[in-house]
Amino acid sequence: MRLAEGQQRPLTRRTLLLGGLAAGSVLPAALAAAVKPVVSAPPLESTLSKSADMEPLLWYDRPAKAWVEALPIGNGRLGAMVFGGAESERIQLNEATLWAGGPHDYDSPDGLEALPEIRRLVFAGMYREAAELANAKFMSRPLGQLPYQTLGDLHLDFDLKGAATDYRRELNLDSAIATTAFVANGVRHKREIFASHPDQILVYRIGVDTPGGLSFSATLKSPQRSGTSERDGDLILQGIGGDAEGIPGQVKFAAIVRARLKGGTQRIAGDRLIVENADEVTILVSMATSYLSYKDVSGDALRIALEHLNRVAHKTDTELRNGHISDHRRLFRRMALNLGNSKNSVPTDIRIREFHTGEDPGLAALYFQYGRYLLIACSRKGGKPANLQGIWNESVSPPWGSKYTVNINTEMNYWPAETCGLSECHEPLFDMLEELAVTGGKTASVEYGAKGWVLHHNTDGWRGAAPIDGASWGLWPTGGAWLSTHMWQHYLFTGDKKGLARHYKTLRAAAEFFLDTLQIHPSKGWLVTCPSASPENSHHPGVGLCAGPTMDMQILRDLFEACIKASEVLFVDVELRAKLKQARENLAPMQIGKAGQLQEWLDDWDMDAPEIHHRHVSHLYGVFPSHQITRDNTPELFEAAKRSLEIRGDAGTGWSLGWKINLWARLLDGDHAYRLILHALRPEGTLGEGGGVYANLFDAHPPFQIDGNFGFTSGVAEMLVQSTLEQIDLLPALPSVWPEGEVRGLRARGGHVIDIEWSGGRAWSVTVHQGWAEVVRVRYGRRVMDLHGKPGAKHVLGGEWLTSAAG
Ligand code: FUC
Repeated sequence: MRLAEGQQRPLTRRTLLLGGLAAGSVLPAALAAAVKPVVSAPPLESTLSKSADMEPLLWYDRPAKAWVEALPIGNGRLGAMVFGGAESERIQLNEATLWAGGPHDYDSPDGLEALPEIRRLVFAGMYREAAELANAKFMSRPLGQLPYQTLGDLHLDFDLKGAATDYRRELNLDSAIATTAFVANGVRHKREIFASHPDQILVYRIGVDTPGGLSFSATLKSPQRSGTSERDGDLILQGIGGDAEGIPGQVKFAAIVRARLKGGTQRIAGDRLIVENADEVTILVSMATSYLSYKDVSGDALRIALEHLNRVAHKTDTELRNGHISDHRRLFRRMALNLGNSKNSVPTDIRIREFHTGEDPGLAALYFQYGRYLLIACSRKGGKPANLQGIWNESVSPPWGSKYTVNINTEMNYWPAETCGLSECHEPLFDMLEELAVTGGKTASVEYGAKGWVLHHNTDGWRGAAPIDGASWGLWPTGGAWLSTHMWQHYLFTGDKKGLARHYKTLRAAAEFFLDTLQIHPSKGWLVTCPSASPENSHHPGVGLCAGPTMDMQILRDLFEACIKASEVLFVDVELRAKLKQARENLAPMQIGKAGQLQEWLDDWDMDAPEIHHRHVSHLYGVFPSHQITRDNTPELFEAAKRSLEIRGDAGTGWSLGWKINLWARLLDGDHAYRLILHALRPEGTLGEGGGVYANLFDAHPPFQIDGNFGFTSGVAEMLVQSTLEQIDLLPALPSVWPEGEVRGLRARGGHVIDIEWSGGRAWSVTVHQGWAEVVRVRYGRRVMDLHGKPGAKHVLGGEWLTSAAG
């Protein structure tokens, strides 16, 4: 079955393009000669297919057996995993605020007193003793944070009167609808489910082509303390989140199932909703919790869930569906990517197995778009940010608590947000940072006696900010600093000064913490963080604590710079600016070690460290996401960073591979980036070294962790366009396996929107839709051109300039 709806608008090829610049833009005289308007048409050898085969969809010829085969839908707050069972269907349910435990203050009251001695021990090289003291006095109480949990499942048992044939289930990324279709006993069944953002409910439409041919029963089940009841024909599940780490569960939740029938009858018997002989049924699922904020769980879950349901009572199925589709497409259709051949006629699980043959570049484009789809589905304005599993989690005790690990994972979740046209999906992260500035402000004052706020390597629904798990992992103070740089990046893409003014308080307070806590290194004289660690890596066996790891210095350079520039944009804080500039200059510099590598620590320990292939590549933050190391500005550090990445190797967990794609792209080596793509886009478990994807294209750490999905999407974007506010680089790391393609809608800093078409490995048409920044400097190959115009101007580059630039 092929759905008529939800097809992606085919990519249209402009038949004739004017080279050079669009009307309204002015070129510097010196460059004008180089961009004579010439006619540019698709090269004759171009075979780029633009058929309906490019539809962005995942499909399978069997129901999901495992959770990582089920298909995810979500509206930012509600998530569901659809198994697509014909006779027995399972739809696993999540609500973004269902955290175990309740509001909690994690700070250690003994931390501050121990801090000077911990610092002394680190500076004296007595790292083990420092860690012992930190573990005894400085760590979070309790030592762990609390997990994000599942709400439960909706189960449906259908009376099919025969086995299912002609089976197909799919997830259309363009309509955000999951469909299951098959034939049983001569009756054609079709089921569609979506999570509506505008209407805040799940809508599950079940149809048959034979009047009266639909009979089933539905139940709501949960592994939580819970019970079901009936009210006015609705099936209701109510429960309470789990206890964890000795903190009693306090988040109450409610799920309501309401059926709308065409024909047939419905009734509730015990804990079952029973439908008999219907022509068509729409099941509305509403879910809510009592979580109002990290410090308030006094909401009335059932009332909120009922309100969402009652609000849609007057809407027809078609209205619900259309509202959902147009809301989703407004975001999803901002970008399109075509990398050539797409084996859409083959089930997605098989495509994954065969991707390494190189005959299906369309799967990479699909996987790229899947990252965008997932971000739209799990991170919407006004809601909560994407956690380690986005919003999808079937467990009450998930891996790493399905929390927010912020020494790479949460940041990676948001790497594609700006470049891939989903800027507003970034906003839940900023809301969380504003809350963390409060809880982390307390941690800063209680544990460090400092101003500002601090977040270590993890947080949870209760916005814990103290260091957790153990000093080697947790006692790393720059998580909040890193995340805060996202607020500045958001401004660079959007030019939104009002937003910047709102975020500035949080950004500034993040920097102030370090002005108060940076230490002068006793022998080296630089300003350094202490105690800290280079995320999760040991410099000596079992020893991670240290002073001034390279990543911290890079993050603080960016944070201080962001704060300085933001204060200039907003005309505030002249004195603070001067202090930040001075501190920035005195931070420990990046250093090149004896193997020609970029040193991960202040001392040249890298080559003797226990795990030289460690999955974290923290010191390469300077290459990506930062721009501190570039070929043009810091050629020696650029070579050293490359050397470090070569030493680390190509293996890694899901997110580690994702980071390395971005890194090789920034190191301008598209073919090496593609090697990492081959590692990332293969069935989980096949190489025995981590990474890979599951049948539903969820990325595998393993187990499933969503950061790798987002890291991949960001990485492909970086291969096609890189930008600073000063310059946009076109196709900086195009791999030779993608000689032809087209991308529309990539975003660059300055708010510019970029479309590129290429063939034979060379761009033949580029359109720059000018954003908020007044001058756009574009580089392609050997040439650079400044485009001047007003916001909204369209600059079409083609023909001679692109040809001569590619050389
Ligand atoms: C950090 C990583 C792990 C994993 C976890 C959630 O601890 O080192 O690989 O991603 O976060």
